Amino acid sequence: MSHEANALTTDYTLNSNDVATFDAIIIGAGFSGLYQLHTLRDQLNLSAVVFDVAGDVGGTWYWNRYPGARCDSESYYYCYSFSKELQDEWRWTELYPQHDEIRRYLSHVADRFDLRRDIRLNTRVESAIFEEDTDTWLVSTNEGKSYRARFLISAVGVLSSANVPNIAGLDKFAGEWYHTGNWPHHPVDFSGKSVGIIGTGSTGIQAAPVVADQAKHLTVFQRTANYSVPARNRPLSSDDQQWIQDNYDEIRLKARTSTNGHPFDVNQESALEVSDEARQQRYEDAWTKGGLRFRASYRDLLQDKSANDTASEFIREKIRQVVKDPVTAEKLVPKDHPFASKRPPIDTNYFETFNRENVSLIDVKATPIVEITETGIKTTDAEYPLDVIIFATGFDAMTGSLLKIDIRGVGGRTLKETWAQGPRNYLGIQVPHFPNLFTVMGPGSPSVLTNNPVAIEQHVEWIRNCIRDMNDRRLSRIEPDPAAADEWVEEVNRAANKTLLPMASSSWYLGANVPGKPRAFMPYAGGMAYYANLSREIAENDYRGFVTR
Ligand code: NA7
Repeated sequence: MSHEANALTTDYTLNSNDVATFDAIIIGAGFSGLYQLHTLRDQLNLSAVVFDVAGDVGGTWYWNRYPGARCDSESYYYCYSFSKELQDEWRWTELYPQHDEIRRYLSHVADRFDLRRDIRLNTRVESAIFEEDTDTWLVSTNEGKSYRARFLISAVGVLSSANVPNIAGLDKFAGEWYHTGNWPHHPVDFSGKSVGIIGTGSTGIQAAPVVADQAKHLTVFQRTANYSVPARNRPLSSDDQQWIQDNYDEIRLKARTSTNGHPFDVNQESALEVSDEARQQRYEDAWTKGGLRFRASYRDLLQDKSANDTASEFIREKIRQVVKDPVTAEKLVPKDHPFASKRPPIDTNYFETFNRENVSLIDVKATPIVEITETGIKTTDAEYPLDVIIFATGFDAMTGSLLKIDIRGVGGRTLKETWAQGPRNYLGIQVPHFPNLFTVMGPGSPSVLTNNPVAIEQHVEWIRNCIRDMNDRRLSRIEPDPAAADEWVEEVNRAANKTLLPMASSSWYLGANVPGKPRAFMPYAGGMAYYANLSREIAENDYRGFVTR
């Protein structure tokens, strides 16, 4: 920390009487916001409030309740590790938790730590303006109220701003339509209906088999064929529960010290240094076991294109074996990007779904969607009558929700303008000229490349420690040195370029899925454990690269 000046900050007073004042304002009541509130209020004894536009806690999981919605990380480590008591008392019922079970868990956390009394639901933060005379943020909500705080913490989530593509005619569609990331709370009945799903990312791949089970007919509109590995979801037995409890310390340690927050052992061999038979057998075993750990089959799957080709080709062959109609199978076989260069989905009977009589696949790269009519979707080739359209078209990821808020830093500059060419920040956690603003899971941090709770806990605890250190040192202001931020952006690009991730040119990691969004590789691919150590070392070295006063 370079000390430009020392100021007494903990007992500052405010002139205005009608602005409620807190030490910290947190935006978002999901995994990040709930834990951040607990750390600041219950560990540092600060005053903090959480705002969330949703009607309950849950963050991303409040909104994502589409058919088939479940987490792709395994339940027993897609959860907090900070409280042993919480860990001991909670039992997950399935290997991959369904959306409602995750909501129940977060609701339990909110109750257990008595968080609700400091959470304002149904409240949208509309603007946040940094005022230099007091080094505080003035935050305004849709209720027309203003609040002031020294610290502003964005816990808005990385996949929380639904992306509905701008397809002509949607306003004329007479049927029902939904975006998966904004799913209604009432049950949606597909029985007897013709349903169309646009999108074959993780979401479309989860939803399609469930919708096909109920609908009269399902048409999947696919722009990019995707790799997917079977999840092999199952209920957790009492033996599983025992194993989890007996091994929790090791599971947590492994998750924290791994590349992406999953407690997997990555096979340290190269895919290219083993025999064809051994490689085939390893992929078969991983396929049978299922889940994202398929990626851990060899150490170089994400670094070396030739190594990756072996895994990509294995999955392509699996698709051809599963899907009976060879024409449909070939459409489903991904050819334009390496396996896992886009976020790899895992599924339950996705490819099998295309063997059903009531399911058809339309390749909208070959025959693009032209418009939505009153009665369905029209491509360059045909018109498909539909009662329901499901947009599984993803998110304005990583920056979308943050940039919807009018955030103004020093000199009135907006975050939107500041990031017009792509996000620039330091460690993904602070932006130059936006003092005392912290972004949990911000672009430039490992975030979406990880099992999220691991990345969230690391960020939340780093922010807590930083605020504690500032209070101890009686500092009022922290922000990155612009040079440190520039260097970090270079490091983010360097780390990405050491992997195959940039090869998926339409990936949301690059912002490529949202028209007009600047192309910049957003998550930090240098590895969770490396990033956590670096962040700790920077803090211990007087917050190297940050400027304080
Ligand atoms: P994704 O992964 O962004 O997938 C969105 C899908 O929607 C993808 O197949 C897109 O095709 C497709 N898409 C987007 N816009 C259109 C239009 N206009 N026309 C046709 N198809 C379109 O979002 P998900 O919700 O599936 O997953 C997001 C993350 O949530 C996931 O990675 C996990 O981390 C959890 P494209 O590939 O761009 O050609």
